[in-house]
Amino acid sequence: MLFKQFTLSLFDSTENVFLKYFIPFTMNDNKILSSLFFLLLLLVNCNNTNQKEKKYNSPFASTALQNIIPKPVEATSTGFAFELTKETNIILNDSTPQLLKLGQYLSNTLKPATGFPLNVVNENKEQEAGNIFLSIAAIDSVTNKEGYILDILPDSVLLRANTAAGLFRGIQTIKQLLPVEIEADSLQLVPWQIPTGKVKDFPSYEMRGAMLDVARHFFEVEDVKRYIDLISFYKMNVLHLHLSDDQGWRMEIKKWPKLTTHGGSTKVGGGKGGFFTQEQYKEIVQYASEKYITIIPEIDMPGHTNAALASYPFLNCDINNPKPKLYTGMQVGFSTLCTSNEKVYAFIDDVILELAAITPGPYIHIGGDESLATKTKDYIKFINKVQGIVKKYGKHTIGWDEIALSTLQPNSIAQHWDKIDNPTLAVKQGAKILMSPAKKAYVDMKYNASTKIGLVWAGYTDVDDAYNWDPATLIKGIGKENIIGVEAPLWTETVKNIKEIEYMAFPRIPGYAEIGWSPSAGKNWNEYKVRLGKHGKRMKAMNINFYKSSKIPWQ
Ligand code: TNX
Repeated sequence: MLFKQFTLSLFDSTENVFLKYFIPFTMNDNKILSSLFFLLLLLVNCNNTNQKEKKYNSPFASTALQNIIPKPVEATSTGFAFELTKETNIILNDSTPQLLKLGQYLSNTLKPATGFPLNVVNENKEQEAGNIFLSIAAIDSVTNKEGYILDILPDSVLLRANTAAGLFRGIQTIKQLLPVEIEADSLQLVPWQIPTGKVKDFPSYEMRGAMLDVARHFFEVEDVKRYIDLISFYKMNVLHLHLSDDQGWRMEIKKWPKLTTHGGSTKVGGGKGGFFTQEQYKEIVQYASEKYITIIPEIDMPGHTNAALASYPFLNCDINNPKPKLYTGMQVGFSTLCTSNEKVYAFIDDVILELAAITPGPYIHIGGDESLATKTKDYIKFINKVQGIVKKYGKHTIGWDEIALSTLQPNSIAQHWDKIDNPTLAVKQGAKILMSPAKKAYVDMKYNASTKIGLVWAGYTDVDDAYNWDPATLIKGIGKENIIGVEAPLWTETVKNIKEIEYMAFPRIPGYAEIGWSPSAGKNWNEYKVRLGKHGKRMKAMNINFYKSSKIPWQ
């Protein structure tokens, strides 16, 4: 028992959270600890717990901790294995509902393939070997709210985080360290070994996200949930939903029902569209929150509004087109809300009121891109007024980078996609930038000339182009301190179903996740492509319809 305590202490001599929460005995004297190092070695060699020491016997043994995507801040292998068995329990350091939920989530995630009961228990007394410990408590050496520390010892796994979100991110790491068979939804007969070592990890950027355009083509709740599952596995924390555009309005607004009954009735190319009821939207928000993902809803305005104009013609003041028809083409820049009409602002107030009420996250995205049919002075006035409405409902504004032409409210965020002047203007106003440069981060761009779906206006974006850029050096004068994060938008003019979503997003998404999470200093395409190549089997096991780029040495 004593030896075991020392073993555990050695893995974290600066903190004693494990000891504090799981073991009655505590010991702070580092000198004594280090003098006990040889005893530890002895212990490792003649282990007398009920779990036998195992050499990690997977072909990737010594490198498994080096293969995680996104790459952790620090990961050190120690060459042995912890083995999950039917005896393994998941032990919590307290009984807060969120920790219980995470324990249950881990258990449920590992159950189908292992067939083990993986009971979730909350006990402070000494435990037998072979268990996984989860703890939410302040960690001194990792202050980031999504950070975590994972210690994998031959006889136990200890995952600690400052917050529930951090613990969730760490659980994704545990999953990646298990054999790929863990992704199966039926019983697999393999040794469930996790390589021993230590991971200390936290994200570089606060926001790491993906955007899904549900306006050009509509995607059902199940598809959105699937996308949430996939991006959350790579520690992303934001899903931005592009909910309205010329071709469709996809969000139920109770006060203005025709927006969806009429404005949501079709899609690019014609045919049946669709929309989310507020109940369905809430279901998405709830599902996302369980994966510690914030939903950012976007209502694009004053341009990209044909579906709204067709539903309520008073929103329009184009005398040449007083009653706009539904639009199923792909061109942009022809529609605008009537910025001089006060009734338009009352309408927007209603929309933001209803949307803010069912959006727990702090942001409302107001679009603001490509308003080519709006005069610049009207555009500026419009964006200023709409930021005020967003603020009135307790939210912060995000808009495409053109919103920098207006006077940005404190906390407004400009999402960079095209010209560099706009983000530069935004930074001059003290705003933060969300980086989505079309030439690098648009996952609707084709990989190359033979890609069947996708667009090309920003250039081909193969997996290396998608990975090989650094948000903090992309635009002169805009450094890491000005950047809130990275987002990969998927516009869906040409994307019709979840399999096509997966094909465009993967394997680029893991790369964007890494750009957002991992320190840029360690980034290197030649190293990453090998890691991604090893990860192919896992994406296959996850049933992801990914593009098998010839630039990756798939294993
Ligand atoms: C530009 S990016 C758009 C979208 C299109 C996309 C296609 C941006 C803010 N606007 O309306 O769907 O290009 O790649």
